[in-house]
This record gives sequence, C-alpha cells and structure tokens, in this order.
Amino acid sequence: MRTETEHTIYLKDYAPSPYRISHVDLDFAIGAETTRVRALLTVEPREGTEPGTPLVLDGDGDELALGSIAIDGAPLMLSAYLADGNSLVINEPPLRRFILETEVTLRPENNTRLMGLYRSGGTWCTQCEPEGFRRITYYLDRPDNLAVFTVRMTAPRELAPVLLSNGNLVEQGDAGDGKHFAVWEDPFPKPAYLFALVAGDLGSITGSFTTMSGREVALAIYCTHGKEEQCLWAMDSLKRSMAWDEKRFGREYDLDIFNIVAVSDFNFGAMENKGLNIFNDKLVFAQPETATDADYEGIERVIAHEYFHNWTGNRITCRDWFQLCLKEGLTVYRDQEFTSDERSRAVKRISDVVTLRGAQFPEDGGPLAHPPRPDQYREINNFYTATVYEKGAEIVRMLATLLGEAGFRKGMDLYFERHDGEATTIEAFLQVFAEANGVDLEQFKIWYLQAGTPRLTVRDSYDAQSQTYQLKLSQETKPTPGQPDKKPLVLPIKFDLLGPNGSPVSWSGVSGAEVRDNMIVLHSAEAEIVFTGVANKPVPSLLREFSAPVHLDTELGMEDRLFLARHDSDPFNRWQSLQDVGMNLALEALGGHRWSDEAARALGDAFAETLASPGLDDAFQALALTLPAESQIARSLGQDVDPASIHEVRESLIEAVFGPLAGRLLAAYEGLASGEAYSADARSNGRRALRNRLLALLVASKAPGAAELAEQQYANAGNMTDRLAALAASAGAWTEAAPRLLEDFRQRFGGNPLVLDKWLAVTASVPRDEVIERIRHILAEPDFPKTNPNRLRSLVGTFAMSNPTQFARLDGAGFRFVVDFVRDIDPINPQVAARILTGFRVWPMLEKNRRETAKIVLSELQSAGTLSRNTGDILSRMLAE
Ligand code: B3K
Ligand code: ZN
Repeated sequence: MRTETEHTIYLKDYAPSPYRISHVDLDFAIGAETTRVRALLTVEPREGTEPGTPLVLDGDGDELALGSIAIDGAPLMLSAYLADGNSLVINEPPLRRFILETEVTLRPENNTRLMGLYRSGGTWCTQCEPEGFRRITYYLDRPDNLAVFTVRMTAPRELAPVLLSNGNLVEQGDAGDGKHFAVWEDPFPKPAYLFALVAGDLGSITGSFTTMSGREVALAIYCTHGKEEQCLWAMDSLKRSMAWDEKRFGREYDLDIFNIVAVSDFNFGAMENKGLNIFNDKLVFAQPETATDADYEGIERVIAHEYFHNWTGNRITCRDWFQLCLKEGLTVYRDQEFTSDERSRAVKRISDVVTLRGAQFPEDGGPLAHPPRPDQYREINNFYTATVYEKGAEIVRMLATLLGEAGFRKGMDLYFERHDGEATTIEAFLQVFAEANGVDLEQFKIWYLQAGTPRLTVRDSYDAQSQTYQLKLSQETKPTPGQPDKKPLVLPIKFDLLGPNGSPVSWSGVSGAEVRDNMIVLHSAEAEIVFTGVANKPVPSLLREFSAPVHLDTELGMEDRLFLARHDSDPFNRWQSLQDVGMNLALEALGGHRWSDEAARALGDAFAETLASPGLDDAFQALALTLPAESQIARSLGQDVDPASIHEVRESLIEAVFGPLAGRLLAAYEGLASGEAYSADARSNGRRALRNRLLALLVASKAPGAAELAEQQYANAGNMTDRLAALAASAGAWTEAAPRLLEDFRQRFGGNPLVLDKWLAVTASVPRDEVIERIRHILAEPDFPKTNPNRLRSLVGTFAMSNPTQFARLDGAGFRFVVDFVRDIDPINPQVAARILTGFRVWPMLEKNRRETAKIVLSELQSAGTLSRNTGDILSRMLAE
C-alpha cells in the first residue's frame, strides 16, 4: 500500500498557476476505434511569472497517447518537454502569449472508469468533474482556470448523427467519407470540468422556455431511440425549475440552448456541464409502469439541481476542489427549496432529515468523517459525500434561518453581483452575507471547518412559585479523525413552549442567551436560559424544523413526547416525537428492558390518532407511521452494535405496536384505494405512499391475510409504485409468496435494465442467510454487466449499505463478499469500488466479534496491494487508528 503522505493535497498549499489558458480550440476526430483530439490552447504567463518557469499541464498517461506537440506552429524538440504518467511539462515556454498545440489519441471504448471520453451504449460521452478533462487532453485541469471553448467534432454520420457540445451550434455540415461535422462555441468562460461532448445516434424531445426578460430558450432531451416519451416528466421538471429560479432567486438562463442527454453508464446521478447536462438515464426516464413515485421525485429534484448549478456552480464556480461545498451545499439547498415550494414543505423537511441521518450522520460519526470544507485530500472523488452535499445544504439553511428570508436573499443577490464569472471560496460566500446584513459570521464559519455532529443537550426545570422556566443547554462535538479538539458552533434552535392544550405559552422576559422571536441562538458551549412570567409548566418543543443538524438529547418522558406528537404545531416535531418514542422503546429493549404492553399500546394509539387526523396530509402520515430504521437505532446505540438483535427487536416492536391496529390499518388501506389513472402530482403520490406504508405495516406485523393482500396488490398493480411496494413488503418479511413474486418480477421486467435494478436491490436487501449466495450467483451470470455502475450499486451497494444483518454477519461472510467484490471491480471502475467500500464505515461501532472480523478482512484487502487511489484512500482512512 502507498504511504500516508503520498499524493496528499493541502488547502494551505493553494497557489494560482503561473500560466493561464484563456481560449481552448478543440478538434475531435471521432472514429469507431480511436478518437484523435487536437487542442489549440492560448496560454499566457500570469503577471510576475519568472522567465524559465515551466508550464505544467495535467494529463493522464493511461489514457492519452501523445502524437505531436508544437508552440505557435513550431514542433517542440524532445528536450523541450516531458510527458510522464500525470503531466506534460514544457520546460521553458515563451514569456508571452502563445498557442500550444497538442495532438493525442484516445480509446474511449476501453475507458471503463467512465471519466473523460467514453462510450455508453454506443454513444460517445464525457464526464470531466472533477479531474476527467486530463483524460481528454493535456490541460490546466483545475477549476480556477476559466477559458472560452470552441469545439469541432467530426464523426461517422451513421454512428453519430447527433453531435453536441457546450454553448451554441455555429456550424455543421458534411465532411466527406460518410462523416459529418459540427462546431460548437460556448461564450461563457468556464473551467474544464464543465466541458462536455456527446456524439451518438439518439432520439430527442424538444421544448421551449421564455425567460423573464423575454428570451426564447430551445430545450431538448436526448435519449436512446424509443425512450422519448419517457423524457416528458424530465422536460416538465426542467421548465418548472427554470421558472422557479427566476421567481425565487431572480436568476435567468443565459444561453439560447439547453440540452440534456440521458446515458446508461454513469458514475453518479448527473452532471451540470454548461448548456449540456449529462444524466444517468435512471434520473431521466419515467413512465408509471416502470418508474416509482420516488423515481419521479428524484428526476424532478436532480433536473432542478443540475439546472440550478448554472448559477451556483457554473457562472460562479469553485477556486479549488476544497471549496466543493460552495457549489454543492448551496445547490442542494436550492433544490430542497424548489421541492418544498412545489410539494409539501413539511414532508420535504422530514425526508431530508431522514436522508441526513441515514447517510451523513454515520459518515460524520465514523472513520471517514471530514469537514464540509476539507483541508486535505488524496483523492477528490472520495469527497463527493453526504457531508459536502447534505451537511453543506444544512449550513446554508442555518444561514437562511439566522438571517431571515429577506436577509438571506440580500446576501445571495450580492453573491451573484460580486462573484459572477469568478472561481471563488467559502470565505467569499460568507463575506457577502456578513456585509449585506451587517453581521459577523466568523464563528458561523466553523461549521465549514469542523467535522462531527454536535450533541445538543437540553435540561429543563420549572419553578411554579417564581413562575420561571429554565432551559440548560450545552453542546459538545466528539473528536473526529485529525480533529481532537472541537469548538462550540453557532446553533440556531427554533423552539416554542406549549401549554396544556398545545397552545403556545407566553413569557414576559428572557435572559441567558440570544433569543429572538422563537429562536435561541446558542454561541457558547453552555447556557442557562431563564424565561420569566411563565404561568404554568410548559412542554418545550425544541429544534423545530430541525433548525440545526445536531443530535438532540432531552429528558422528555414518553408522556410529553406523545403530547407533542398530538399537539405540536410544528409538523417536523410531531413526526420527531413519534420517532423518539419508538426509539426509546427499541433502545430499552436492547438494554434488556422490554417494553410494557401499556407502552406499546400508548405508542400504537398515537399512531392510530395520527392516521385518523383529518388535518394531516397523506404523505405526512406515511412518514409518521414508521419506526426508526435499524441503522438509526444502531447509530443511537453508538457502540457494541449487534445488527441481528436490532433487527429482531425492531421486528417485534412492529408487531407489538401495529399488530393490535390491524383492523384500522386495513380499513384505512382499503379507503385509500383509487381507480384513478396514475398521476405524478404530490397529492396522488401521498395517497400511494400512505397506502403502501399501511400495507408494509400490515405485512411486517404479520396481520392475518396481509401477505395475501400484498400478493394481490402485486398482481393487480396499475403502476410500478404499487407493484414494487408490494414486492418489497413481501420480500422484507419473506412471506410465503415472496420467492414467487421475485421470480415473476424478474420475468416481467428483466429486459428493462432500470427496472432490473429494482429487482436487484430488493433481492440484495432480503435479511436472510442465503442472500450472499444469491448475489454471488447473479454476479456470475455471464451477461451481468460488470461495467455498469447502476447494476453494481443496486446489487452490491444495496447489500453493503442496506442489509445490516447480512453484511455484518457474525461469520464474516458478508464482509468477505464485499471485499472480494471491491477487489474485482477496482481495476474496472475505481469510483464504484471505493463508494461501495464505504459501507464498512460502521465497523468501529459494531460489537467485538464483528468488529474484529471486519478489521481482519479490511487489513487483508490492504495487504493485497495494488488498489486504485480511490479505494486505497478509503481503505486507509477506514483503518487509521
Ligand atoms: N457535480 C456533479 C457531481 C460530480 C461527481 C464527481 N465525482 C453532479 C452534481 O452534484 O450536481
Ligand atoms: Zn451538484
């Protein structure tokens, strides 16, 4: 294995390059076997560059075969340059503006890493963020070099009738010999990571959008022939996103064309290339028979996210990759707000918190913890994490909470005004909010620099005689790798005090911390807040809307929590209170104190009441009628986790709480039946979500007839949402019908890769011993596509991330299987391998036997040598003491 310091890049070492490239003129000759790339780069030294300073361009020697190299038309002598595995060094470039011309040959067909130029289903496409452009040509492959690009491409007309790149199409025509060409020009200077090219035989749908200043933008979505109809929802989502960004942030689209291309082989969700977004096709294609409501929502969200990057990411980009969260956290915040405005704000908030707790908290509490703005990395691809994205969005959300809507908007306006066209930093971002609002954000900045989830502890007391109510608050963040000492953070804590009937209790004075409106702003490690003139002992509703990403520790008893579940006017806390009660019962049972019948009944009653409340919408009820996930319980336990007992306890808690409600659940399930044709709108979606939740509860609590009901729903479903829900419920509880339904599903849909993924994921989540053999078997099928990230993630990713009892089996078979897989896939696609390996991040909190086995298995992988930098980096962080 490589050593700790090799390849480590530090934020403190950031320096601008001594040269800049202002214009890029690319010529792609695309052929069936190879592609030749000729690049004309207009290079100039920056002010102050000393004569004789070498020009160092990035270039991946595994991918680029250098043909020729010239400066201002004159070929370079062999001694004038050096091309090694990672770079091209021009020893003494002229100290004036010059044109560097290089020619390289690529083999896109062999590019299984899916970075740079590669082929997916016959289509040539690119992925350049973060460091893929260096696999296309030699370049200053860093986000702070902004250049204007012109792209010419020639390709066989038959193989690639469609030729696309960024910006505007300025010329096209016949190139003889069965070939044709197109020339694209992007007038907006951009970093190389936003470059894109697509060449292929594709179908398309078109649309148009008139911007707020009256400009007409031609929209198109390109896809495999025959899938055009399945792009309509994405097109609709795109138009709504464009309108929303104008209305909410005053941001208008800036080119005359906006193209999206759907491809089948893609390392992540999608990519915001200027004017030419490239998408994983699972985030484009939707039709009711094959896509679920979750797919529809995901498409809407990601289409919006990539579109919003046009301002937050493209026009204002990152100075260096340490600032990744500048564009990602902010853009996730923007897409969350879009969904909240388009659908239900409360439901969106709860779902986002579920995601945060399910993905980011485990990261922040484990060996891979890192600050939202890291200060070092070995492999930047490993930092496209829940911390950078989701915690990054939480930080922006806290900023909006602290500054208020108007104050936040003032800051955003100044950000766009001041930094448009720049590559900038987190500091510059915070500065505009500080200036626009006249506030100091120095302490707030720590959120970006410090890893770990703070624990906020609150204890309360009431003194009837003096009519005072006291809240004692303290915050603590545990050490994380490389950060032993933590500072207190600024915590915006929205709250209210509730009286006996749930209405707010008033107070006449408050002291001890910054309290404004219904928000405590905690700056210190500890505070004692005293409310005076409080007539009766209130129940506190704390951290409303989950106003800060912390673990909240209170001493509220079951009664108070159930009171909040009934009366809190904050829907988030109503939901949270039910979760808390469920969590407490599960944790106590794991500690040897099984719940009393009375406690289970009280929680059941609260669920029943939630279900019967006419004021709560279906989607909210669906979320509320859920017990905390096994991974959530594991995290609350924090150490000595035995996934098998958690599974057992949770299963029997479901039976104890929901079993007695079977009649009511069934009646509600039947009442929600609808003969309506599928519609993707939020209301119909909520209805299906609730109905399917009820079915899952009936099946999981082993209600009589529930397994048959699921089988019926599976057979009669008119859409994929209902069919998959019935399949998943049956497989999760392994009903008698489960194997039959799984078989049927594969028969019906096995020919559709995106639906096959759903089958792979359900199969991989079955919490039964034979699952590993089953997965090995599927992987060994001769036509299983080991180069397709979606398939691999659905099967093995789901197993490693979402099947805790089997992944962390006592005999180590789950760990060994995943490690074997990672070793196999790493040479094909290191990004996929590294991502799946992160499933091990839970290992330090497992009970002793599993922990030891995990450590042995990981250490064996480490000593096996030759791993990619991606996988090697994850592995060594995972094993660092
Ligand atoms: N910016 C891309 C992610 C690129 C990931 C590279 N490993 C998509 C997005 O966040 O919008
Ligand atoms: Zn993004």
